Amino acid sequence: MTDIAENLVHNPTASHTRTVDDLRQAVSDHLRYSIGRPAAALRPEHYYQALSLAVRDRMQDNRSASTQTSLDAGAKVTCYLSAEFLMGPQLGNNLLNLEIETEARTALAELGQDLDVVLACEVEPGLGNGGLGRLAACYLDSLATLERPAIGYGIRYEFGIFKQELHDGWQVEKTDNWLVNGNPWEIPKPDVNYLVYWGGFAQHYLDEGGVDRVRWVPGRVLKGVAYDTPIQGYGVHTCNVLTLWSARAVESFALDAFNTGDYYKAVEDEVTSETVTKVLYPNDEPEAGKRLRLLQQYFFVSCSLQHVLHIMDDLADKSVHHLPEQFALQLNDTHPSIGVAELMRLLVDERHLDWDEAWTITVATFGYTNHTLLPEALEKWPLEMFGESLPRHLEIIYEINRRFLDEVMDTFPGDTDRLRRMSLIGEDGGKTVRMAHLATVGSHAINGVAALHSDLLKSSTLKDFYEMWPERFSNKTNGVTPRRFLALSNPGLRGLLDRTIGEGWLTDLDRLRGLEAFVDDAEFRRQWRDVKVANKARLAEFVLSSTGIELNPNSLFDIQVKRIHEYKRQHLSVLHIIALYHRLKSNPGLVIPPRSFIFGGKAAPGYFMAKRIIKLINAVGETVNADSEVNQFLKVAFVPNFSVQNAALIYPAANLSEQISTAGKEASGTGNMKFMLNGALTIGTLDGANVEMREEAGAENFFLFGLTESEVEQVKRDGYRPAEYIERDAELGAVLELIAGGTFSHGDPEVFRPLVDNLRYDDPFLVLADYRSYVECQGQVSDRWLDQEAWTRMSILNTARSGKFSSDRAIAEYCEGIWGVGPVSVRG
Ligand code: 26Q
Repeated sequence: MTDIAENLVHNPTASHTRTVDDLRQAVSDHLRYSIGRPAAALRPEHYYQALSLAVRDRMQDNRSASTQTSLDAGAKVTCYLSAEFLMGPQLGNNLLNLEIETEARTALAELGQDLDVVLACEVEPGLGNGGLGRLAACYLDSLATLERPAIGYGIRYEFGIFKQELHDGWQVEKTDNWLVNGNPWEIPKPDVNYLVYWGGFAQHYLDEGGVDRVRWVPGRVLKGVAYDTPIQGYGVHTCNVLTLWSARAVESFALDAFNTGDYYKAVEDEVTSETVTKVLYPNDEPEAGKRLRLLQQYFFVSCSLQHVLHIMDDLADKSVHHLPEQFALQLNDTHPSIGVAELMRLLVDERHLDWDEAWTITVATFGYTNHTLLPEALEKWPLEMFGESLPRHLEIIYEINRRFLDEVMDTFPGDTDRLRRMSLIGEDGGKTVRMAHLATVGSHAINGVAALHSDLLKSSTLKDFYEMWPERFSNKTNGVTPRRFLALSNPGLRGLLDRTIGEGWLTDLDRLRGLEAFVDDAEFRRQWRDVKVANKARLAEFVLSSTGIELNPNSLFDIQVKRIHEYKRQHLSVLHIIALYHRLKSNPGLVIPPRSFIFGGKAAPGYFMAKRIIKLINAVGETVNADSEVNQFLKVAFVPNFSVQNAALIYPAANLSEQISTAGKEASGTGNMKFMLNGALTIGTLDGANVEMREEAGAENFFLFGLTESEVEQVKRDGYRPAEYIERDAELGAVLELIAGGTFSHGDPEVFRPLVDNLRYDDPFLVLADYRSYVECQGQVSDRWLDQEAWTRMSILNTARSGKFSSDRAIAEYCEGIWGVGPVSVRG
């Protein structure tokens, strides 16, 4: 066979399926056969569906080739277990990764459609809360791009994260019915389904050979059905898969009800079974420990592990004894950590392996990534509820714990306090199952998500475990995908980069270093500024249309977008805005560099203080924006419903990125990296990955303020007394008085009283301790902004030195250091 002929056989996605003609034909075919509307009735959303299906077809060809190639090679596969995947809009990203953006644009134009209008029809799947879910999505992109075989396993929530509206400045939650118009990216696989048990009891018995066995007699049974979404790597033929499980009622169990004539009970069961994957739980809810949440976690983990073992059974030369050679299972935080007990149950109860071998396999297969140090955020399940829901798993956890504590006793004889601290069962307050301990004991590798975070894990949260198994601990600093967060979101900068340093940066982000050679080139700096200003104009247009607030693209765009949480300290930024307002009002004639403060982010629906912070931002905005004495210098806008979709407009438009969490509280942050990549300068504390970003950028290119983590701890040990900061700082006192006195609430002192009282009397996040340092640092920001050439230099250097924060680097580290998963090149 000639090379070309062979290519056509082996590569169904060869160039002929990527041409404009071919794509146009495929779209037309889908319009006719899949959409099925008369030509006159076709609207842009139909073109969105048809183009998406055509693109998915092309990815499926790569998917088949990828599966076959990795099976043939006997390659090891990473399974990324995550309760959240915040994928964002798919069409634009898939066109980019297939490298057919211009072909698609032309094909649609020939059909009389504008690609941008068609792209805007997509409703994004908001199947995550924030950082952790988006990290999972970035990691899938990098795994495919680095040609590593991988499966993402998660939950197909029927309703994703709520949609945020603002009514009178207050957050109002609306359900996110993302599936109303269908989802062209997923392929339902009703034949890929598994039973999941729940409740009931564990029955111990002797089998025919007189061996002790356990069978689980469930209280109820449901079924999980797979929905597969292809994950295309950039510029390669590798196409991995995201498998999301959807809950169904089990027909044969419903039959019981039919037999007794209770038709309605059967239908009712269908209703309750399907509620399991109905809705994503928001984080930061004060009332955690919900039974349905545990069921969600167990449900998707059980389906995923059964699927993995099923694949093992299909491998000709490998049995379940070889699991760790074939699969790496990564726990994205503790949410899937019930998997440790579930794998033991599947191996011991169902596959009849002896305990020791099953445990060796389990530990060799699992890895655990921790994403938080906040003790209140570590998952614990009330023991009683856990035992009622998963009776056999509780027995297994007791047995894991018994053997584990024996090992602790051998290693640290006589240290009973250590036993109490390390136990999988918490005894302080009511008894609980400690999921972080289960994940740690059940994994051969445990990692934090930034250098500081990993150090703190070792010295505080997981200290005892580190002392026991130091070799299991490592750091894997987070990263973000430059495909979505630079190439796709910032076409202006993408073009400038391509022309300046070539296109290699897309898969080798360290090449951005090549920009350093151009910082002294005045013409290049002018082009850099032009790109930024155009991005700011694009965002200003969006802010105007979504809020009615007009922003000046020449003002400094100072942006904080992330979940609203006290530890992230959006209210610290608000205090700064009010200080500037106060200065302008008390010094008529004062001139300051114009700034636009832009906020975005959701508060958990039950998080009282966070919702009040949103109201405060909007209230200050209302006062400032309407005041002609200040609004030429200050504007405040809150972008409603921050999402992956509108993030594409936000990061590229930032001059200043706010990363101002209390040191020691933000595990890593990833928004900080997206801003840096797009040339924003950071004002930040020494928290999370900020530390490493500053190291990379150079201290002179980073606006640092605030207490360090150890200083924070010291202040707390000494007793934090906010009143002392107020006494020493007249401006701070005045700022708090403005809020308390009702300046931003039409004279009503009540609205913000809880917030002000919190800051004045018992704020665990030390806002007032960092206030003066922050405001002074913001003064330096303003001074630097006045020197636009110096600012532009710093901006270029930030982008140039952001290479470390690519998810490609992070995933390469996971593959080499934890998973032992190598590249498999899929032939074109
Ligand atoms: C837990 C129990 C019940 C309901 C919800 C939850 C829940 C859900 C999501 C708890 C936490 C989350 C998400 C946490 C998260 O996003 N953490 C962030 O992870 C990022 C990626 O590593 C880091 O960059 C951030 O610092 C960290 O806050």
